Amino acid sequence: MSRLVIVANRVPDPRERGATAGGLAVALKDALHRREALWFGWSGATVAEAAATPAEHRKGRVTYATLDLSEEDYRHYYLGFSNGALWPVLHYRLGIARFAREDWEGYRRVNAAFAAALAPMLRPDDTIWVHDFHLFLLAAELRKLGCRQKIGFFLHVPFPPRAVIMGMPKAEAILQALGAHDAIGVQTEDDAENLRAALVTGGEAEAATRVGAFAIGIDAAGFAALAARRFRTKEVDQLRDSLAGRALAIGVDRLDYTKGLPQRIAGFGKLLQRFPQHRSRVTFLQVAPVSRGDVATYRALRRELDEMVGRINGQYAEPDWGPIRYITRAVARPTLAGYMRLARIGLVTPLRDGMNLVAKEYVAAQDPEDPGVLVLSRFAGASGEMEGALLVNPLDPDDIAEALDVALTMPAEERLARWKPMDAAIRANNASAWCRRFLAALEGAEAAPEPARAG
Ligand code: ADQ
Repeated sequence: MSRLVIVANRVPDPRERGATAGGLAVALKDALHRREALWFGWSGATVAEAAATPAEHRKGRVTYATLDLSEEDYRHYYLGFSNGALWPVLHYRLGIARFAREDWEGYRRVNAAFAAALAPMLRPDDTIWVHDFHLFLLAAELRKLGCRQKIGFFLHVPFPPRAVIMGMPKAEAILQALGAHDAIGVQTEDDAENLRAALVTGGEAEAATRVGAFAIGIDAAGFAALAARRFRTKEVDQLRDSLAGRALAIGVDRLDYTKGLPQRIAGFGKLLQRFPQHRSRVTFLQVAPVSRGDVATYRALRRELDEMVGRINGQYAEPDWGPIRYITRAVARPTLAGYMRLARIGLVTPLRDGMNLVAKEYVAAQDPEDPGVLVLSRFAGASGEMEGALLVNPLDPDDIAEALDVALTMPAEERLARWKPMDAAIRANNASAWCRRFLAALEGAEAAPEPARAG
């Protein structure tokens, strides 16, 4: 089997063990075990002057090759164009996106530098799989350097309607660069339709035929076993004891404005206001480690949440009960798995989300004899597969409050009947199935586009 080359903004540190590995490392684990692989991307380090050749580490059959970023590239490529412009636009938030020509130039520069560093490492029969919006231009840069290998692209975040994306400066250049791929994967059929329409508008009608939906999965069996194992540990016992028999609702997210956190907390406040019978009967635990703390929008969100949580707790707390427990530190995945199993409700209400793995993890973590209820945003990609969830509009705190009331009073038989098909779905479309489906599409694709398109 040919070598698999993974290119992603971040490369996991092979010296870290599985429990701390990021979502992509978990999703690709199977594929990386089955064949020789090279994983190429940013080291996560920022330095005054970045070297042009990557540092390499080997572990088993996988070579990890990383580049550092200069401070300037970090500012323009990563904070500026990737997080300040692309992230909001792709999540339908054109109005809060920040554009600067220097950011775009930095984005182009880093995509080109990554391609220049990767090209000499490639073998003619490699299969190359590029991940996510940080690297939209990479394949086109590789083609300019004469690379003829199969190159696939997977977008982990949503793709917005054509009018939104076309409102973004440099959208045409990005769409044109996408045309350099042999297969383009997105999470849902809606994303696929949006991307196809944009490609047609951007003059890349032929590339539109290479777009497909590949919903990402989790290692469902592995996560279920982890949650069951972790259920009887000191951390989970402490949480269980502290609840004193009250129901637990849990939210687990990066602290990000796409995750709908203020609306979710307002929804929980509405539950306590409109359904007083639940006061003192339910505790909401929100784990939201700070991410991208050096972007101003994220700092503002943090202040807003601090204030909201304080206000609701002040209003409804009793001497022996606090409604909301809010943790902005990271919590280890195994512990989170145990917490999820303990929670009667998984509250997952992003305003937009490519997929949302937490929704799937919550389902996987449940006790098959006595599962909890998933309250899920209809705007998370996962909503298409999670038939048994209570779907809500995440912008509407009253809708969230009503769903919480339904979940808290739902009979055990209904909880079970809703959970079973969701559990079956995440087990069938697990991480390795996702990987296999995308790679089959890529490796079965027609030959790469002519180099003539590069220029
Ligand atoms: P994210 O936006 O990061 O991913 P998500 O899909 O929920 O969102 O994945 C987050 C992962 O990090 C999950 O595995 C979760 O358990 C873990 N995590 C979150 N909060 C944590 C915490 N407090 N402590 C420890 N771990 C935590 C992007 C897209 C998603 C898409 C994924 C995968 O935005 O829509 O589902 O990629 O394609």
